[in-house]
Amino acid sequence: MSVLLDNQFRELPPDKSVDTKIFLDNVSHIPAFFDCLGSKVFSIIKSDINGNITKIRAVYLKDPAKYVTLQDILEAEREAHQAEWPKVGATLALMWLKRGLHFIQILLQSLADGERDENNPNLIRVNITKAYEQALKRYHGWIVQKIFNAALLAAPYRSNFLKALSKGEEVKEEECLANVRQFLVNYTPTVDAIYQMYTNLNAELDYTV
Ligand code: EIS
Repeated sequence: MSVLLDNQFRELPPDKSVDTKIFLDNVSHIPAFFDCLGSKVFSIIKSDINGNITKIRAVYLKDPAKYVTLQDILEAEREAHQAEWPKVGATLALMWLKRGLHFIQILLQSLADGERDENNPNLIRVNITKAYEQALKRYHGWIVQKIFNAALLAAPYRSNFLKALSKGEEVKEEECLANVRQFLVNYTPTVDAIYQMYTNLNAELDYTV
């Protein structure tokens, strides 16, 4: 069984609200995935994502009945922080987390679509670069872009990456990609819904780090 399919996201309800507890349970499995990628550069990314999740969970646990959906959290923080919002609290943490989730979405979709560098078929640099340019690059100044370049060089081979997605088991490439496609069925709409929520609430910021 694929590590992705073990953590299948739920189908969204018709109003496209994202249940906070289920979302936190789902994303909490992502950081551990970085451990099987080897290089130290991934620990920077792992701790950033971990920090986001910890921050959102801390807010949720203060009052689970009040923060049933992610939108409940954003609206409560908007009320509580006024002018400081949205660059504050779980609103800020989720703003960044969703960009990492978007990166993963584009990377997996690109692999599922069979996009590859014909001259280097066992590299995934074209897929990673595409995801980076679409999801993250515009928010990064040159120092963080250099970290990206280091991560790109340290990126696993395609075969090892697919193996890591399959919990280290040797599965056929087609079987693994079928799992990826299945995972994306609910994952993509969830990421889209979070982006839509940031647009609707006018909570998106475009500063660079
Ligand atoms: C935010 O970080 C914090 O997250 C947020 C708050 O402190 C806020 C203040 O402005 O800053 O500086 C961080 C930024 N986070 C901003 C950068 C960290 C290093 C990023 C290096 C970029 C590398 C890109 C990816 C390379 C990937 C290679 C993949 C090989 C397979 C299945 C792979 C999944 C990879 C997923 C990558 C996600 C990257 C997410 C980076 C997010 C980012 O840019 S707060 O903290 O509010 O919680 O306190």
